[in-house]
Amino acid sequence: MSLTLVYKGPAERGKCWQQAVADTLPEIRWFTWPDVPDPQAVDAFITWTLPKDYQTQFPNLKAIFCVGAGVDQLAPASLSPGIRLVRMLDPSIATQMQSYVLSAVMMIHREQFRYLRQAAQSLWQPHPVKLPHECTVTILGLGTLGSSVALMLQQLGFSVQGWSRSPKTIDGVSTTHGREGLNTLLPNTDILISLLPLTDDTKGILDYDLMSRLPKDAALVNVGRGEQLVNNDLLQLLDSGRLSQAVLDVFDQEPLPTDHPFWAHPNVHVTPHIASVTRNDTAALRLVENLKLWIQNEPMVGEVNKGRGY
Ligand code: NDP
Ligand code: OXD
Repeated sequence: MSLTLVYKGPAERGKCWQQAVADTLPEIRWFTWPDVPDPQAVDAFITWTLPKDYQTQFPNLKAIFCVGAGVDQLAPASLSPGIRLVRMLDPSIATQMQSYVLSAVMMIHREQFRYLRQAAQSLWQPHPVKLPHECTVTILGLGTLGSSVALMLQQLGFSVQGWSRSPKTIDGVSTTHGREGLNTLLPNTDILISLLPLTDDTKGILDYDLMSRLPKDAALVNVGRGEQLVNNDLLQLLDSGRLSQAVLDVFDQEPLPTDHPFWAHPNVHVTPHIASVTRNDTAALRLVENLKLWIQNEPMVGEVNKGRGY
């Protein structure tokens, strides 16, 4: 099978991936968006977002390779049944997510944000230290990323709880599923981490009702998607002293507008969607592997269930 691909994204990544494909699968034709001289021939897009009129412009599209792990921006449910959606499942994405969440959890657990604020006032004021097992971290979403983060934290001695849509078993992690499962987890949570995909069910899930069921002084880490969080509900819970702080890597508007209240809030810690970034070098290998599987008519790695949305 000879394939025609269109790459849409940053030029440096495009060059690296084009080379990797040319080295191993020289029969593949590669176009770089927006220079697509033969749109009828295009079999697949490699992209983060699709052009608006892709259906009419590329009538023979059979697959979309998302350059990232999350696919909500491609509106999976709206893709026609004949188009396969494949997300990027490069192990380095999970490794980076582990280190991001670990740094956020440690900053919260060892009260580093509090000591930074104290240091700004030259205030020498020690606080009691808790051991990891005295800190309960609850992870919403136990997929590729959530489960790797759960295992890492459990191995470091934290008490870890996890929540998913279907039942899951992870050694040393207390798991539950479904909305009712949340009732048991939330009141017993010191740090709540969202590693959920954005779907109709998870949009706005981090709202006042859910977050106010956390104990006083609990903290939030959102690395899932910004639209999962109701921003004003978080601000209200922080300002009233119910929640202690939030580490946010994803936002309903990215880049986060410069006048957004999160930037200046003393208890909100913003990073610019960098918890895990797709690496050009390792992800190139994953792309090539999937193209080979496609050509051999084998299941590809990271194929998304479009109806479910993740
Ligand atoms: P997966 O698809 O592997 O896992 C998703 C998990 O969420 C599954 O455990 C699933 O449950 C659970 N889930 C989905 N819907 C619900 C629901 N309604 N109620 C309860 N649980 C639910 O995704 P990944 O772990 O690979 O990634 C998760 C998300 O992380 C991505 O979708 C993306 O939004 C975000 N992300 C953020 C990055 C960043 O840099 N900030 C980088 C990469 C990803 P079940 O197992 O039962 O299906
Ligand atoms: C994401 C990614 O899904 O960057 O956020 O991969």
